[in-house]
Amino acid sequence: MAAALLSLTSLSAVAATEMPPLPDVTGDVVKGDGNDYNLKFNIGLTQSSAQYRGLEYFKKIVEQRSDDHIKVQTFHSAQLGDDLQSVSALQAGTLDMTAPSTSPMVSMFPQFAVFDLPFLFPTPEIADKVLDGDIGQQMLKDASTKGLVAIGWSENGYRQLTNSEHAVTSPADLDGLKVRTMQNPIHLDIWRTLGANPTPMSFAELFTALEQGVVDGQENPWITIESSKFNEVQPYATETNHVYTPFITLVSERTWNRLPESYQQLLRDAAKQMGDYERHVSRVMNDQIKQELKDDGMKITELTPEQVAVFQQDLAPVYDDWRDKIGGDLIDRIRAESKVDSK
Ligand code: KDG
Repeated sequence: MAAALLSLTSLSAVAATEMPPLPDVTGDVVKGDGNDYNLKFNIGLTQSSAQYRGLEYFKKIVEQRSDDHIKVQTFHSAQLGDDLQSVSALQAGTLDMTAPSTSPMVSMFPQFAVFDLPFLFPTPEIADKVLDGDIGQQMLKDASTKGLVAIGWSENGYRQLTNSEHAVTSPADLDGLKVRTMQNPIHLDIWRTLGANPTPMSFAELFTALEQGVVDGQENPWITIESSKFNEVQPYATETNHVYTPFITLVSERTWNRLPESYQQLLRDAAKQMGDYERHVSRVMNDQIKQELKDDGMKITELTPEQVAVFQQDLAPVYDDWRDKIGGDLIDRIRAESKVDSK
């Protein structure tokens, strides 16, 4: 028990100390309508996540620039519900803000499925260009409906496979492996196509399902693997970088309509700054945490470019399956960004 406690505190202590410091708040105090507002902001990841660090910065900006007329109450680890429960709570007006992954929301916003296509974003910089560019900004406008107001993007990140059974260096090693996926049809298609046995499940249930062997494996970014302590129940990992997942920052339309325009703009500015900072934290921490997981005994397989190419080839049919449903034009526009960058 003492050893387990020691490893727990040392893990989170290490992660916490290495987190880039919260930047200072820039920009003047924003004049409101004299009323005070309390915003509840809930996320699914833990306090040790880059996402929660971003949330702390959002809180600092909004409270300081509203001269404390807006208070932001932050909740983590799905305290007020998982991604889909939080989105429903925003629509019902019982929660003010959340930042889910786009993947579980594909049934509500089909165009988000483009983010679930494998190997679509060769670099995080290209993901930034797409999300901060016309495509991403139009998606925020399109997602500002159904009781929601979408005001920004941040980073969940590149996903890595972990499992409890054996090292995975090729799709053949996935034969029959029970892999948990997000509640998303493309992720199910990806792992089925690779020969695994995928199961959709809420993130909030994942650790217990891994611990009890309900599933053999899962896939998430290194920082989530560590901050959610999956490495304690998953000895093997493979650096697949198979999908880049963004988070989308959402406000309840009911909350939004109560705010004066000056405070609406303040939330938009703060969401942009939170997203930029959170991406920075996620990228600074990524390699460091992979090393910490190795040091802690995780057996991490780094695939050669040839081995990655085998996964890419085997997953080409996923593009054929989903091109028409997602829209070939959107996929081609995003791919074009990669080409522009590679010139
Ligand atoms: O709220 C947490 C989820 O947004 C996020 O972690 C989703 O990557 C995810 C997963 O695997 O469910």
